[in-house]
Amino acid sequence: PGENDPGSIVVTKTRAKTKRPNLYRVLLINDDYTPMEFVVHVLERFFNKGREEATRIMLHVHHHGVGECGVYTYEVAETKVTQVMDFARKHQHPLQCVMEKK
Ligand code: NFA
Repeated sequence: PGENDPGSIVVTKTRAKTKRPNLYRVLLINDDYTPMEFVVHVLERFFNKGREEATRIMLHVHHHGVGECGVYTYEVAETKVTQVMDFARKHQHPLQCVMEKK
């Protein structure tokens, strides 16, 4: 197909651009004061974990200092962090929740 080819027809093919979204890990940080049951409750309530998985993650954070609660797109991760921080503050626990780019 060119400028000087009067009879030609240019057919442009569009390629479906499926760009993957950036993903973010939401993490819980260990501390000495937040009750274990509270952390399990947070994981059940905000991260949709069953009791067993929630307990496993809580114990991982307790023993290793930090642990992953889930992986989400930016806005969802941000919402989880805010919900957990507000809930912890409301119950006067020092629990910290952060997000980091994968
Ligand atoms: N380390 C806390 C305790 O012994 C429990 C905890 C686990 C806190 C995970 C924060 C995150 N009560």
